[in-house]
Amino acid sequence: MFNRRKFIEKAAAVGALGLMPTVLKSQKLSALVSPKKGDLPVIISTWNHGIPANAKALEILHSGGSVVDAVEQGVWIPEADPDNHSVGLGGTPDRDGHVTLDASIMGPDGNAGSVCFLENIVHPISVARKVMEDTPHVILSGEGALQFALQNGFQEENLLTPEREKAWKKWAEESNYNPEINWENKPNEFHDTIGLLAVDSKGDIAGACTTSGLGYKMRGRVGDSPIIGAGLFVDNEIGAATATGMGELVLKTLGSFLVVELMRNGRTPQQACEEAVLRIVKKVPENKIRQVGFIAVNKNGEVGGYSLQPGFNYAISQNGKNKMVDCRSFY
Ligand code: SD4
Repeated sequence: MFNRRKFIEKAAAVGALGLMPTVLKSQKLSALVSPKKGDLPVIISTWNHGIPANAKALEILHSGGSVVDAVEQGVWIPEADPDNHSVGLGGTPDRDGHVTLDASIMGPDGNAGSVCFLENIVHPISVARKVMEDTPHVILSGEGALQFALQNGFQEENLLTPEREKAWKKWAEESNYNPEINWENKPNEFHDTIGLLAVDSKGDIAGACTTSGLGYKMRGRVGDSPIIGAGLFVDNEIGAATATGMGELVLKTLGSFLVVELMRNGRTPQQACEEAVLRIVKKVPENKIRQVGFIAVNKNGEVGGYSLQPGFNYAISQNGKNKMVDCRSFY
């Protein structure tokens, strides 16, 4: 059984040595990252909406699409789903009633693109991909991101569904902003950010992360999801990680980059996710009352996930099986 005290002691001991675990002293990095046949491709993604997203991503890989096509089109599914209240169309608005979107994407070549505070576009992930592939920049925000999207043929659409508008008006009667743990996963609220990571059969890695962010956030608030290294990070030599939950905690610890760097230093994806959560526990006082979850994959196709609070789950598609995994948590 998982023993929290032992885990903290172990992590503290590793911390005392810096980030270099003893495993690296005797192992060459190449031995840690060479793909094993049979476990690839692998796709993992956050929350229950990960199952249909993974299925789409897998279909893209099987039909000869690239790993970047796979992660982009996988997350199209929750982005276009009006019943999903935390991604794209039908997302919960900010406290002024505007649905504002954050998304990021990274490919195996190390390239990255993102958009933040983007309104009225159903597929922000595809705008992020355009930023990555067709501009010299990494992040476009707000009006500039919208202008760029429209110039590239994206159509404007009202993302605030009547149902979300009604819920927002009800919320606005009291305007009590206090994000609850896993609130997006309540039956009527529906899930959370989707972060989706894929390793194709050649061992090439990509990731995508897309969200309408925290419901009833301040206008202009940007979370972790579009910040490369916070909500998403991919290093094709090592692996990838993505985050969900209260973005402020992930931003303060640059969580996804941390997970990938820990894997670079010899941790398994599971150990790396646990240590990144532990970093939040140590450094961010609100850790007791907020949720954060990380998932990660390495070039071998090994996966891991860990969260602050119980209730986080992720979808894994590997070796012909698609299943949900209930994540272990610190608390
Ligand atoms: C954010 N991490 O904007 C995202 C959204 C999320 O619980 O996962 N909300 O902070």
